[in-house]
Amino acid sequence: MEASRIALPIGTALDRFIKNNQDQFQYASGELSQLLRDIALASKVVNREVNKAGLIDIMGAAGSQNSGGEQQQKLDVLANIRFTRALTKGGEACALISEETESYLDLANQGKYVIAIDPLDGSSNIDVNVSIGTIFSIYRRKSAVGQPIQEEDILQCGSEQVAAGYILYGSSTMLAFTTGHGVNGFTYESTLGEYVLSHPDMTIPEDGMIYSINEGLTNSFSPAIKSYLSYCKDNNYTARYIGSLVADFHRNLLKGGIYLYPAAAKNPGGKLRLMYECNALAYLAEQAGGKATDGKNRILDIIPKDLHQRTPFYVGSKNMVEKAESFI
Ligand code: FDP
Repeated sequence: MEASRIALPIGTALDRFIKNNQDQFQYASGELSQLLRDIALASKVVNREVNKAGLIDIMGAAGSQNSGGEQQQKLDVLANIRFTRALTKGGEACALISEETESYLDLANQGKYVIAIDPLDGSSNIDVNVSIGTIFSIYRRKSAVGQPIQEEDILQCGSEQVAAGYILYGSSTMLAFTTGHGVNGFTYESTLGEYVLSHPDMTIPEDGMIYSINEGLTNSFSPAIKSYLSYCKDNNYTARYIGSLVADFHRNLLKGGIYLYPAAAKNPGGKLRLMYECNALAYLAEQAGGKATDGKNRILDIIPKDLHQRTPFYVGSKNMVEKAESFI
């Protein structure tokens, strides 16, 4: 009986993991842990909606535009509502920065944490049933609690994150996060409604053979990037590009590789957003032993001047990122 499938242990559920590892949560007052639980809960609802996207009338464009003037998809809007609701209810978060809203949201409460979130990243993949993700960064507020939110609370640099993570809605749904003590990955067991620890202490191989880039933009890349792409081909690298940042990042984290989105004629400052895309993934990459730069500078050291600031992004296996940098 002990050996039968029904008697097998489930593994460590997210709640148990958080309880067992309280020492890895800075300022251990339980608020940061609660924020992670809130994010996990909202992601389960989003996961449910993502999974039935083809079944009901939630696919396609919502008719409105986000902060970058891109058309919002219905699921983007829904995910933003879900995460905003989950993060505002408990009172731990005092401000929210989201890809989906022009300005930050001052929650005017006693909360100590500022959250930057891309509720549903990879929007061009939403209505074609390809992996998409959620990316989040958590910061400690700097100004006194109870006062209106200040610029110093919002425009913090990535090295000040106290936690960050992503949810990948893929062939299975995964949550990976760091609180500055390595990266742990949890797979969603939908019949139990639980995230279960499946990838403890994730590390990215120092080297890899995968390069992920939108090569369709090659004509508008700098000569340095063009030479680097020739180098990749000369060295028999494999190209893998989903066009969903979380999915591309996750694959490279597991297998070793580099994701790059350089400046291009269309996006001279890069395309990806520093505050709610790159910072979180840079923190995770470093915690897993990898590297993240804008081609020259460490992403986590960039001081943001604007909520929706863009940056070139090179992230992944340490040696591969360094090689790419040597061309720039
Ligand atoms: P999307 O425009 O579909 O939302 O940050 C947004 C993002 O996707 C990333 O997820 C993805 O890696 C990248 O942009 C794709 O950009 P390109 O379509 O220019 O390749």
